[in-house]
Amino acid sequence: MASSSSGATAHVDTFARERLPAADALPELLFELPELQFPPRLNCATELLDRHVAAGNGARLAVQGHGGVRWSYADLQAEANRIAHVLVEDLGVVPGNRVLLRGANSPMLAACWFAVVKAGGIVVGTMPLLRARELATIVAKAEVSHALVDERLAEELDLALPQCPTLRHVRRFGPAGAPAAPGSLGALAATKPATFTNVDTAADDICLLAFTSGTTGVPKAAMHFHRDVMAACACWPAHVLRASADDVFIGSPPLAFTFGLGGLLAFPLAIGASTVLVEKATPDALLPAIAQFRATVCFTAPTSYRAMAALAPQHDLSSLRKCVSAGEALPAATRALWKEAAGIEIIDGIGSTELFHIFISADEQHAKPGATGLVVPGYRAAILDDEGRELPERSGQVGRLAIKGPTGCKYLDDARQATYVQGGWNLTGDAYLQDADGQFVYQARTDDMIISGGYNIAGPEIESALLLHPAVAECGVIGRPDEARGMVVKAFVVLRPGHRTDAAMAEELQAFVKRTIAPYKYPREVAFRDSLPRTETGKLQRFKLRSEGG
Ligand code: 3UK
Repeated sequence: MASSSSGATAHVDTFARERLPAADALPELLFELPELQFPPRLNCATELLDRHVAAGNGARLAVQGHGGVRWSYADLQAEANRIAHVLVEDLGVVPGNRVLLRGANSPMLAACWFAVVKAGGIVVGTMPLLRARELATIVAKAEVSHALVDERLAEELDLALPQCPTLRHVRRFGPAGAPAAPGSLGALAATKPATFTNVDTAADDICLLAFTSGTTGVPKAAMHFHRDVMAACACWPAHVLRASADDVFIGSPPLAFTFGLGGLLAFPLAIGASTVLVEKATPDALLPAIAQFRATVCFTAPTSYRAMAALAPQHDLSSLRKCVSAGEALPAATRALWKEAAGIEIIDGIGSTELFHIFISADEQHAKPGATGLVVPGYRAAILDDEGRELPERSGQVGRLAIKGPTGCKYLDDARQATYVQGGWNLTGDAYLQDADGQFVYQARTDDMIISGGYNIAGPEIESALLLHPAVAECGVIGRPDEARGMVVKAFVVLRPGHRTDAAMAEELQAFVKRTIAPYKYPREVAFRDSLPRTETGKLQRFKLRSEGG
C-alpha cells in the first residue's frame, strides 16, 4: 500500500506530523482502484499545476477573477513560484511550517496556496468572515508562524496579533494586476525569478490543515496529505462529476473550506480546466458572474440554488452544464426549482472536512430526489446501529453513516479523533438510511434528531415538506424541549415577499405538512423570521434556533 512505502518526510518542522493521531486511532484506508496507486514522493502542486506547463499546456487558461484577471497555467505557476521564493528567502519558511492564508477567493489567493505547497509548507486556510478571536484560536492551535493576508482583510488579523506569539511573519497582498505597496508580498515577489524547485515532499507529508466549521468548543483541525488531495481528485470528480479540460468552474465556497478548495481549485486544475475565483458569490452576485464568464460547472450550497432559482430568469445561464450542491441536504423542492429555472439536474454530494471531499453522490442520471446518492468509487459506506454493527445493506433502517476510502480523518492533537473514527470507520455524525435502490438518504445530524412523544423525527424531512409550499422561502426545524412530549417540533419560516406572517399562515403551513408527510411530524409551533442563522458555508445553525426557540 502506498502509505507504508512513502519514504522519509521532507518536513524540517515536524510539529504537525508529531500531532498526527496514533496508528490505532486512524481510519482504515482503501487504495483499491488503479488510479489510487501513488508514488512515494508526491507534491500536489507539481501534479495540479507544474505538470500542465511541462506538458506544453502553459498557455491554457487556468484562473480568472475580478478586474479582468486572466491567468494561464504558466502565469499562475510564475506567480506561485515568485511567492514561494519570498516565503523561503525573505520570510524563512521551512518545510512543515504552518502558513495561514486569509482572503476572499481570488487568483492571488490561489497563487499563495500553491506557493505554500511548493515550499513544503502547510496551508492553514481561514474563512473570510472570521474575527480576531477566532483567528487567534487557529493560530494558537496550529502554531502558525507565517501569514499571507489580503490587504482588505488585514484588520482582524492585526487585531489578533498581540494574542499570537508564534506568528512572526505577516505579509499583505493586493489584488492581482494592481500596483504593489512597498514591502507587500507583491513588491517582494516582483524581484524574484519565475521558476522554483518544489520541495520533494513525501506523499504522506501534510500539506493542509482544514479547520472544521464546528458549532461548539475549540475548532478541530483536519490534516490532509499531498496524497489526500490527489486521491480526492481521482474519486468523485473523475467518476461522478466527469468535467473536461474545456470546462469553466465557478462557485461560492471559500478555498478555506475543502468543498471550495476541491471544487474551485484542485479539481479544475487536476484536469487542465479553468476556474473563476470570485470574491463575492452570494446568489445575486453568482448569477451575473456565471453569465459574464460563461461558466459551465457551478458549486454552491442548497440554499443558494433555491435563492438563485427565483432570480434566474433575469440572467443568461445558457453556458451552465453541471451544478453541484453540497454542505447540507438538498431538499427535493430545491432540486425541482433549479431544474425548472436552469434546466439542470443538480449533482448532490455529501462530503466532509475530515474526508476532504464528496464520498456519496449521484450524477444527473442517478439523481433521486430526496436522496444524496450512491457511494463514490474509491469509497465504501455502511450504516451502523447503536452498537457499531453494520446494518444489512439496502434495509431502509436508519443508523449512523460510516465511510472508508483513500482519505480519512486525521485531527491535529485532538481527543475527538476517537469520536469521528471508530473501528476503522469515519463516522460523519449523520443519520442515514440506504434504500432498496442502494441510494443513501439523509435523515439528520445524529445530535439533531427530534424525539417527540416517543417518535424519532428528522427535522430536515419536515423542512423538505415545508419547502414544497409556494409561500416558503427558507425554513429550519428543531425540537424545543417540552415537559409533556420530551420535545415539540418547532418550525422557523422565512416567507417569500407578499405573504403575511400571521396565525392563518401558520395554520395553513401546519395543515400543508400534515397532508404532505405523516401527520404526527407536523410542526406544533411555527415562528416567522426575516432570515435564518447560517454559517459562511450555507449551513443552517440549528443550535442558534434552539437557543432562541427553547
Ligand atoms: C453535512 C450534507 C446532507 C453532513 C463538505 C462537500 O460540508 C462539507 O464539510 P463540513 O465538514 O460538513 C460535513 C457535514 O455536512 N453535509 C454535507 N453535504 C451534505 N448533508 N447532504 C449533503 N449533500 O452533516 C456532513 O457530515 O463542513 C461538503 C465537500 C467537502 C466538504 N468539506
